[in-house]
Amino acid sequence: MKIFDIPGVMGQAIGVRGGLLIASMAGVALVLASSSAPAQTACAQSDFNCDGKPDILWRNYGTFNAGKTGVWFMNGTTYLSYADLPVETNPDWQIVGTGNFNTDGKPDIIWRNKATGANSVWLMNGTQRLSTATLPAQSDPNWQMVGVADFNADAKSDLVWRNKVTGENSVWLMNGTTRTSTAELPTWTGTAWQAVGVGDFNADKKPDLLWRNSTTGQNTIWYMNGTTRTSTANLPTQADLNWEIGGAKDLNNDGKAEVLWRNQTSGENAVWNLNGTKVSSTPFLPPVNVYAPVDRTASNGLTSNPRTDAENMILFLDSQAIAYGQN
Ligand SMILES: [Ca+2]
Ligand SMILES: [Ca+2]
Ligand SMILES: [Ca+2]
Ligand SMILES: [Ca+2]
Repeated sequence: MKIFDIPGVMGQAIGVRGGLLIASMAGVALVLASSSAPAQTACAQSDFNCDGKPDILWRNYGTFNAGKTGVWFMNGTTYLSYADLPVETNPDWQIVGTGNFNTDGKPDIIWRNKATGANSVWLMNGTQRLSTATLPAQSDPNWQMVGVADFNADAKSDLVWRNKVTGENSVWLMNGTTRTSTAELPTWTGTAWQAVGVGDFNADKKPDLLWRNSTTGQNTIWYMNGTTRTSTANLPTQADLNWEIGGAKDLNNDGKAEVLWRNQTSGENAVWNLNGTKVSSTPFLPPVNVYAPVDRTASNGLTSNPRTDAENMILFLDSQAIAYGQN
């Protein structure tokens, strides 16, 4: 495995250690296309500072700084800065993703309470929470809300669900916080398959579904036309199950989603840039290490990095799959 380092945030060095990576680029930093500002009239789905660049949400489901929630402002795969979001200390409330649930064009944050089945949305103005709105409940905890995207091209965010027992999948088509209808997706039985992200992988402006098999490490895309599955394609297998998919997001604004990875053991975070279903490069994001609740310097061998605000956060927010895996 090739080893290379790039400057990280807070003076950290970021090394390729984990064996995620089907890496092919000698340099890790991406050359970002700067001329293609997003066409949205408002901010993109996860662009919290509305600079045209998608950002990454975090939530700490651990016990140290419990409930801390925040956002990484990004320039492609380069970390720029961090901002806190309001704290929600109840770990049963899990973030599913971001979308636009009112008419201001700014990303809002969707939550599901895995204990009660309640669902809600934080209506946001950037990192400021304006209000909280209730979404319809789904009291069956076997139904996992797995993603947020606009599946019927009405510019309103919809919600993707998977039943982890029956393998049923569906989409709630939404008008803001009102559910207008439910569309069935194909069923995929087998509890090992987790829906881990929603993003447009083929640049047809239609959201697709990303799956990871939590036993075999296989990864698969369902290409969708609205709520109709048109085809499927396999991505490379990542057999190291320490690597979990944190979501799908078009970080570099080329119209195609990248795959966000987090290694729950090492704290490393990385991105698969895809060329079709091939991994073209694997830039690393700053690591976010998992520290022991009391004595973080004693945990899991990752003691050398200085603490940053974000380092106590352990999970990507862009997919609930990791959170489910924790529970
Ligand atoms: Ca941004
Ligand atoms: Ca919609
Ligand atoms: Ca697509
Ligand atoms: Ca992209």
